Amino acid sequence: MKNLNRRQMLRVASGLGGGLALSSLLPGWAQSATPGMAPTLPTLTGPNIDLRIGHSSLNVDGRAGHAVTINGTVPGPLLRLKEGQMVRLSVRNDLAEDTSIHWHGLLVPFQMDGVPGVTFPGIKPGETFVYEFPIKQSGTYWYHSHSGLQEAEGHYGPIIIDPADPDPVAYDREHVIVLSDFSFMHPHLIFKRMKQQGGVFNFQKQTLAGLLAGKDQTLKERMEWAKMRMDPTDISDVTGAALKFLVNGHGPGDNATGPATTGPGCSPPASGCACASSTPPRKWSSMCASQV
Ligand SMILES: [Cu+2]
Repeated sequence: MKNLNRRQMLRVASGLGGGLALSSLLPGWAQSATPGMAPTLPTLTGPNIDLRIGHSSLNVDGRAGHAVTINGTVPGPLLRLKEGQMVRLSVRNDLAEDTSIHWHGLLVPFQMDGVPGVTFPGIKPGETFVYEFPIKQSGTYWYHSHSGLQEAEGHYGPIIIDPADPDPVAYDREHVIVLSDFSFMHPHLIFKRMKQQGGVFNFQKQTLAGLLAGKDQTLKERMEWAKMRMDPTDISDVTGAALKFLVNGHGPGDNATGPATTGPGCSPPASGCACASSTPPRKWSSMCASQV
């Protein structure tokens, strides 16, 4: 390739579809797992679906972290299937460790359930496992790794199965929204910290000084919690102190936008529901507030 200066390079990249084209020049481990401000999730459909499990860099709120991804994105692609079809899902493992996919909630033959050590041996590095099963149901599901702590690193995605008969539920528009979390701390380190001290991500704990000052709980109540070896503020083991909470892979600071281009409320936005074409695009949180 002849020498291109940066400006020419950017022009070529924008001609080919902007950041996507540019990032496709990068090796897999260096590509971003953030699908930009795309209006919807990457979607795969049909009887044959290819999935690759690999390493990617995930950008959340302007900070880069490491992710284990399906086809390079967090969440993985939306699998859009149809009740009554057969599906063949070829899953290639580009990691240096075993992986797997469990199809959460799907009625599949046990050999296709994707739980290593229980229903199949797992997918070794460099290998491809072909899952094949009939789709016997419809609805909203998800899929995720059942190996190590890969799910916490981004290895999950949504499944929508359209019913064979006309959809019994009427709607004007559809949004597929995956709520998840992500940590810049490796999940193995999170796990280790919690084994060392159960409440390590738990703050605003009660103190001896607080007790002596007559604040917070009484001594009797404290003794009861102490018997359980728990803090009253221990709502969950890993908290926002270690996690970013994501909407379709975007953090709270990413100004994620969603599609709302069709349907009666959109043109003009008579019902207070924003269109994706509105300028600037609005946050999900401010869209269709009266309808969601
Ligand atoms: Cu599951």
